[in-house]
Amino acid sequence: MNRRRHSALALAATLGLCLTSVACGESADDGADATAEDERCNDEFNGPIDPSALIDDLEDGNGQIAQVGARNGSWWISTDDTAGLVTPPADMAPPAERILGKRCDSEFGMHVTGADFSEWGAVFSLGFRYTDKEEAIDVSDFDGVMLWARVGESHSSNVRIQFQDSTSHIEGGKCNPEDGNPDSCWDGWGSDLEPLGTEWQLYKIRFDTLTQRDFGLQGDALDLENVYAIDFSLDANAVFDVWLDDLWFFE
Ligand SMILES: [Ca+2]
Ligand SMILES: [Ca+2]
Repeated sequence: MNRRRHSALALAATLGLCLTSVACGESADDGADATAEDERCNDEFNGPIDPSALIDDLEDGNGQIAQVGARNGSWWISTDDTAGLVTPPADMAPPAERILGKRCDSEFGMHVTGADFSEWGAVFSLGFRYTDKEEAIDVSDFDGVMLWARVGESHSSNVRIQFQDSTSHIEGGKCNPEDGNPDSCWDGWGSDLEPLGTEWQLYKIRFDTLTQRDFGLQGDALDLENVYAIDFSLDANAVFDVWLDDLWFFE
């Protein structure tokens, strides 16, 4: 699963990312703030009503996503294999990390830090299904994905969320596994997470607004019936310190 990724082109514009600009920290220190926090921490913002929409809440602390329906995959970190450092280490399922002070009712999230990769950077991925190889799932019942994220103060990278489908994923059988060709793999459908900040924010990403970066095989639209993975792409020559939490599909 050491998937080689290519990110030679500048990151795409921020089309398609709707941001609900609410923060959910642990800083409430008076009654008014506490009331505001209660509102931000309500069920609507922190998890799906439909249990089949849960992708992962990380609360079991391990690197496997929530086992829902056909979904049995795991989190994974890949890098360009240059001399950078990443924590947790690449090429294994990373454990979740305890959130000091919690985020609403959430006690665990995914936390990746690193720096100094010099070719294309690193990618933090969530594979939906695995048998003896990576498999696709059908997400056509849903309109998109919601998640919480924040970054650390030293963070200097873009974070592109992208979806790998039958066009861009090597197991789709259409794209060229070799980098640098007009039909190369891994040109997933995505958008930058923006704006990023050190407070937790809720991001709502609609499938019908995502674009490819135009370095590999191009499709007409994200193939909703064959989606393999969600990637969070991190830039080369940058410092990254990213938290992710509570990912779910929405209709
Ligand atoms: Ca959590
Ligand atoms: Ca888990």
